[in-house]
Amino acid sequence: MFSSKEQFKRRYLQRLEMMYGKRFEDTTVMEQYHALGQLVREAISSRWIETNEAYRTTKQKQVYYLSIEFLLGRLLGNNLVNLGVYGLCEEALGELGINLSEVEQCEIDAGLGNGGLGRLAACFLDSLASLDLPGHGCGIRYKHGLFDQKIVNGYQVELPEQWLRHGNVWEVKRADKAVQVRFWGEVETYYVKGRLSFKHVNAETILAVPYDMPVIGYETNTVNTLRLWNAEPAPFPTNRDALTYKRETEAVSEFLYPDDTNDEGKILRLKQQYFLVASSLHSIIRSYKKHHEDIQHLHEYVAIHINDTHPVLAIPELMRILLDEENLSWDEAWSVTTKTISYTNHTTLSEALEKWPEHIFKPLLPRIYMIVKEVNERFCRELWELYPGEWDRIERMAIVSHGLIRMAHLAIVGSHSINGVAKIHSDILKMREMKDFYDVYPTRFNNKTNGITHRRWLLKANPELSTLISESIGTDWIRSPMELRMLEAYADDSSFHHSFQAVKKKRKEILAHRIKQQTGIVVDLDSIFDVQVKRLHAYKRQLLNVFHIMYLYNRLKEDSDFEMVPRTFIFGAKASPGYHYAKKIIKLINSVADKVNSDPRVAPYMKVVFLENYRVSLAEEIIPATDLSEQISTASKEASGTGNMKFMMNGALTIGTLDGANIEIREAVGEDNIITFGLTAEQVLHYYQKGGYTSLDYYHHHKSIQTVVEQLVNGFFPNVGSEFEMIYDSLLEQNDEFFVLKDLSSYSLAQQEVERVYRDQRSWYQKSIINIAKSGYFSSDRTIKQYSDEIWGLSIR
Ligand code: 26Q
Repeated sequence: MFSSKEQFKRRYLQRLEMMYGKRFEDTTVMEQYHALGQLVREAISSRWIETNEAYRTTKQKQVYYLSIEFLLGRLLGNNLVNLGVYGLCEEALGELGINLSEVEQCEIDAGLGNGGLGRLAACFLDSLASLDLPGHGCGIRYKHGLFDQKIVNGYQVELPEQWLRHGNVWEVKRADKAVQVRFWGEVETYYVKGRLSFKHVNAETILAVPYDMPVIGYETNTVNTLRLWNAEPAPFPTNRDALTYKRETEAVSEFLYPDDTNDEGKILRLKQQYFLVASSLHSIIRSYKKHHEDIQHLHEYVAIHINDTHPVLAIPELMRILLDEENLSWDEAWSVTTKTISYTNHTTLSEALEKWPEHIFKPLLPRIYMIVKEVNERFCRELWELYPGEWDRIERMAIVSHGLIRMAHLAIVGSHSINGVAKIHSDILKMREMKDFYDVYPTRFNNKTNGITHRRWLLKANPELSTLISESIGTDWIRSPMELRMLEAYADDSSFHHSFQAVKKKRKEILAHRIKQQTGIVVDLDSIFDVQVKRLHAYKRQLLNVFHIMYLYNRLKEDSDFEMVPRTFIFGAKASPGYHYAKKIIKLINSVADKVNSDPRVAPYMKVVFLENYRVSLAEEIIPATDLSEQISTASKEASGTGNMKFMMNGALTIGTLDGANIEIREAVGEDNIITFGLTAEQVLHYYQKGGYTSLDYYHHHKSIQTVVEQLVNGFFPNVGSEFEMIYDSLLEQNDEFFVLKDLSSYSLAQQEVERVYRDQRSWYQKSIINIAKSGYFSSDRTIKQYSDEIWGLSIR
């Protein structure tokens, strides 16, 4: 890479001056960033070529991870860390008077995802490359990532995100590998040598142009590829008006859709999905055929994984290629397809399962539609054999029904593996949501508990803690995160406690600085940094957190003797633009913040902070500074959660429900080292099935609950009018679907337990350290090894 600081400095200065035609003293930080990025990309290009050559010549099985989202965040710092040259560059640049961390901050996050699902895809790419596994990402090069959020007068305002504003040093356009994708038109059938054949005619063709980004493994020579497709007009004549055609074409990769499951199917989103799938499969098959003879062996050399149902059209698209272009029989094509494709489900919310109306689907994708119908008919016929006469069951399970195509059903029927993302989630899929399918295909269902890359979320995000860990147990944990368990020996070590406390303090200072700069609020470094950062959703229950804050505020106001351990409540959350309820909660958090932060009575005890535009790079600042991690979803609703793992790895304690991966975190750390509360998933599901919960009872029987609920509508918040009526109604008129009132007392008791532990700093640090020590299991390296061994069948090159 760079053999010495001196060599690096020489090359860097030369590059910088050549690129911009001025003396380096005169360059801007942005220019310094671009020069460094280019140098790094060039420096790894030979490894990139060699990795690809090795994959070709050894013919190892490759996995392609198809995802509509890749939430990468910033890449420069991470790439330097993975190349093992971060320290060298930092020092060398320092000697030139350049601050590397400032340079890093010039980079705009690649925010090509909404939240958990997209970030998971990014963590997986890092683990694949770091484990030397032949795995590649396939996605869309959105011109605009997830919207930028501004808070104006307490309300969320969305602005178009512009990550490509200054160009993207990490991408290489591969114009020679562009692919044509066809929409609309009709299908003609005809016979060739007695075989029924199909031709897609009068289609509108657009061009998919790949932009490749290198995925650099940690201290290894492997450089894998993330291929992002850009939609462009095809350079040949169409009968369309040129301007309209250009505009409509480019629209396909223009925007990432915000996660809005209430939104009725938008045709452009379906176009995006097929665009991703058709271009990715074309390039996968093209590369397979270059080096292999027989398409019937595809699944021995290629695994295709679909990240939720968004890329599920990979199933009918692969069928189309095998049938129409490779001339396989239906049965041959189906066998290859199901053996090639595997599927991860990320939600149990049945209303969130994707369904597309046939009347939208059929005209846009006429040949794919025919194939889906045929898959459905054959599947229903099989069901009829298995369950003769059971019309209800067959109707429930059908892929196409009531004018809707159910994408999850297509995914299950067309793949050989279906996994959930935490034990409880996989169990709920098997026993409830997808029970009918589990009965038919019991061996297809499995669990792969999520993980996060400890390289970004500990090594890179928290260098202070990483150094402390390495000084204590050596550096093996970086390659083998399970080695973090050796920290358990330090759980009672007072000198380690001391150092850990200093690290936390340092990180709290950094965050406090950011808070001051962005909001003007000054926070108490000795207070508990109590953090809930994640997408805003009713089921994630930011409202429960807010009600607890209001409850504490009321107590402080009512009782002049009441004391509490000082807390800084920190929130970060984007709401989908059309999700009105979620937006009300944002306004509520900001109203509570105004009230609390301007009241001298409560000032010694609490501050409330809403940090706008929560995203990967902000998470990297917040998580290392956190004392208490809020993971308080209604049990059964959060498939896994991954923020919970990031906080744990950075030594925060979790207050959480028995939901998603919280349950496995509790198993790992032991019940003394996590604070849990609330209904269990079983109880929640029982209430949904059998009834028996009346939110009004809680309202009537608990004075303090009644007070906070009334404060939504009784003028307690100045100048908000009837702003919070919707929240009020959701609790009392719609019977509190997410059990906020039901769980509030138990949550409040759990928070008292948090205080009790925090007052005994020894005990707090002991628990923190055990959390870090047990976090190795939640590295995405473990997750990816399981996918690789149990689903994809990859071997290390
Ligand atoms: C749907 C329709 C229209 C437009 C967008 C969408 C859409 C987009 C994104 C629906 C869902 C998503 C993302 C879902 C997601 O992030 N799920 C989370 O996945 C994590 C990784 O497995 C889990 O840890 C979380 O529990 C789960 O909520």
